[in-house]
Order: sequence, then C-alpha cells, then structure tokens
Amino acid sequence: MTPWFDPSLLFIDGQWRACASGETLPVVNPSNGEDIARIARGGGADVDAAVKAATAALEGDWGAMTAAERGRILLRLSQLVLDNAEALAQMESADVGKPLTQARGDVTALARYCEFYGGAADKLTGETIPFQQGFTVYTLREPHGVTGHIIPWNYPMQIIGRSIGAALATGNACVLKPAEEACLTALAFADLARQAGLPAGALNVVPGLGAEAGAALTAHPGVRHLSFTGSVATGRRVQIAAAENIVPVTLELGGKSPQIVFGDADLDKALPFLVNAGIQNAGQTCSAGSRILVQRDLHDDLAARMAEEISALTIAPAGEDARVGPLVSARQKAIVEGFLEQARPDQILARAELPEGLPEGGNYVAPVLLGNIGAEHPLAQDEIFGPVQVLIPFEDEEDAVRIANGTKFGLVASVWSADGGRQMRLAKRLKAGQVFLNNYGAAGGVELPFGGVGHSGHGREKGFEALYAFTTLKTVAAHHG
Ligand code: TXE
Repeated sequence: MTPWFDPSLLFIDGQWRACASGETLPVVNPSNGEDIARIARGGGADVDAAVKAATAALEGDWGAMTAAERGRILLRLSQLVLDNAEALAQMESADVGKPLTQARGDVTALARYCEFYGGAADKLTGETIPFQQGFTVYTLREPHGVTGHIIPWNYPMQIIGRSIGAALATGNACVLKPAEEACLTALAFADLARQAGLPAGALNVVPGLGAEAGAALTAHPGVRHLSFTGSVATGRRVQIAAAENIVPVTLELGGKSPQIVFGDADLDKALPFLVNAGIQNAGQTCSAGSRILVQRDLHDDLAARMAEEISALTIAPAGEDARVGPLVSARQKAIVEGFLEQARPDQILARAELPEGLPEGGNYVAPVLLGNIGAEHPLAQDEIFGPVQVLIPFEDEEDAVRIANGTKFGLVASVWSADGGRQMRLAKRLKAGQVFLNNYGAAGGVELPFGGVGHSGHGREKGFEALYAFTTLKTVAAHHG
C-alpha cells in the first residue's frame, strides 16, 4: 500500500505543501502496529491558510460556477473514485484496520455520494410565495461560504462523501480536518477532486490533531458552517466553539441503538442483521445495533442462536478480509476492554475466540454478547464502540418502547415483527432519526436523511435534506406596484 501522493503534506489551494511547523505524525497499521507512513501535524497557521484559500475560491472560479458545472465535477469525481477503487480500499484497510470487503463498500458509497450530490446540484430550487398585491416574492438557496468538516476515523470515506459531497454541490468551499487515525483516503480524495477539475481552494485538507488543527478550525471566524461526526464530548466542544462565532453546526455523535425483536419476528431473516449490526467495522459504527431488545419468551432461543453465529465469526488482519478486523487504535482497544472489565463472567453470554497467530501489535478484540444486565447499567447505556452487544429482555410493546427510548441517545432503531400495526406504532414512538422495520441500516442508503436526536446530535445529513443544511435561505420581496 503506497499512496500515489505524499501523505506527509497538506492539500491547500489546490497544491501539496508541508505544514507550517514541519512536524509529522505516524500512521500506524492497526492490524500489526507497524508504522506505514507519516502525516502532517497541521495547526492553526495551516487552518488559517486553508480558510483563506477557500474564501478566495468563493470569490473566484469556484464561486462563479453554475450549479450544473459543480454537479459535473462531482460526477467526474465519482467516476475517478470508482477508477481508483482498489487503491482506495487497500489504503483504507491498511490505515484503519477495516476488512477489505468493508473498505470496498465504503469506496462504493463514496462514489455514490458524489454521484447523488452531483446529480442533485442543479435540482435544488427556491420557491415563489404568494403575497400582497404589487409584490413578487421568491427565495434563493445560497451556500454558507467556507464550511468546516471534522471527520472521524470509523467510516472516513463515507462521511467525507456525505459531508463534502453535499457542501460542494451547494457551492460552499470546504476545509476538511480528517481524524489523525485516518487521513490517507481524505488526502487521496482531494487529489482525485483536483483531477476531476475542482478549482483550487474549493476543497482543502488539513490533517492534524483534534486539539490543534480541529480546534483551530472550529474557532476560525472565517468558517460559516461546521459539520462534525465523533464523540459527544468533542461534539459539545465543537458546538461551544460554533456558538462563539454564531455559526450553524451539524452534529452526529453516535448512539446506543436498539434492535427490537418481538415474539412474532422472522428470526431466520433477522439473525444475520442482528449480529452484523454489532460487529460490522468491529462495532465501530455510529449506528451500530448494540442493544438487542428481545421479547422474554424468545430470549433464550435468540441468545443461543446469536451465540452460535458469534462463535463462528472469523477474525484476522484487515488484508485477509475476515468478518472482523482489529480496532482502529490501541487507545480504542483499551476503551473497549475497559468496558468489558465491568462485566461479570455470568454476564458474558457468548464470545468469539481470537485465532492463534494474530500479529502481536494488532488491536484485536473478540466479539462479545452480554446479557443478565439491567437496562440502566452503563454497559447497556454507554456507547462502547467495539464488537460488544447486550441482550435485554422485555415483556410487551410498552416495555420495549420504554427500554428502547431509555438512553440519552437516539440515532437509529429497528423493529422486527410481523405485526404491521405494531411496526407503524413503534415507528412513531421510537426516539431516533431513522427507524428500520424488518431490516437494519438499509445498506447505508445514501438517499436517506440521517442524524440523531438527544445526545446523538442534531441536523440531518445524507439525501436531499443535506442540501438544505448546507445552504441558507434568502427571501427576496420585489415591489413593482
Ligand atoms: O473521538 P473524537 P475519538 C466515539 C466513540 C469513541 C469515542 C472516542 O464512542 O469511542 O468517540 O473517539 C476531532 N476540536 N466516536 O477520540 O475526539 C478528532 O481529531 C475539534 C463516535 O476518536 O470525537 C477527529 O477528527 N475537533 C463517532 C474527530 O474530532 C476535535 C466516530 C473525532 O474525534 C477536537 C468516532 C477538538 N477539541 C468516535 N478533539 C461516530 N459518531 O460515529 C478531537 N477532534
């Protein structure tokens, strides 16, 4: 895996350059702990240069483009992502420890975001508003200006696609701060955007630490919108920084999402989803289905069937493309293991086994199913962000809704039941930004608005909805008598 660009550089104003401090950070392969590259340790001066370049782009070629021209660039970018699919997948897999098949899925999603937003760019319209005699009133959807994007390490390409795709389609100029654990595909994406004809300054990428480059971006007065995906604690800081500059902010902060299984569910159909929603990307998924709520009569049967599935999971270095790879970092592994230390032996219902011969320095955690745990316990309340699910019994519909809604989060939820009326009732009552009926995740659904309530955040990304988030509405009232 050797990138075709120099990953130790920043991408600002359409050019590769060293960061102001000249310092770099290591890129560690999570599968074996080996250093595979260096990235720039960007800081305040670099963020400032990136915001200036973005501002200039808005005043220059980029700002002068029509919506259709912006759309065409995104469509070309989509094709370039597909042309480089295998290189991107290998790069991501080595960088964040994602099994290859899952990394390939992320590439496909990135291309699809560029395609969706490329196609949508010239479909976003304002409206005319009936008003008093002598007036014509209409609305204009305008870009915010310079937008700041702080991206986590769990699905870098997908989150870049949904955030940058929508921002560029609507004519914003972007400054992207990828997570320090996952910068390679962000830089590759910037280079492909350049090849697609994106004018200099419309997309700038400043790798670096959260407390340095990230904080500088959120505090910069030239940034007019912030979008952030990550932890609740950092999201809170981002929102406080946004408040200082009075800018809108979109926050996606993860969850503890319930998958609710009623006694009449089609278990054969549900089972693969129930397990996969917990172990995909080694459980490092904002919308992981980490709480499985099961109607009491079905509890033991489901526990046994899940245990069987979990013990059959394959675990290997990312390049070997098993079902489960390593966690992204030694730090994330320590967080997950810290949670698991809270579980008593009788609360571990099932655990996969780590195979012999895994590389010493890799961050492997065997998937676990927990049970015999009260719904209020931290293991059933907190986002663990590893391959850990908890099975919780419920009595009836009312009880299921109470437990499902009983965390501070509200990102997604699923209902497994044959009863159509119950599906509709729960779809309304569940506290979540997305509800899935007899499925989970809808394969990522680029077209489907996504975001949370409560501590899962606010604002919506994906689908057409993101185009509203990345624009501001101007009302024009013309008096012509
Ligand atoms: O997140 P952070 P971390 C959750 C998950 C995980 C925990 C910790 O529970 O265990 O967060 O992960 C940047 N100003 N999620 O520490 O800190 C940082 O550089 C501005 C859920 O990695 O939130 C990175 O780019 N930016 C989540 C991004 O914020 C700052 C995905 C995310 O890092 C900053 C990831 C600051 N002061 C973790 N500090 C999801 N919703 O999917 C850090 N950053």
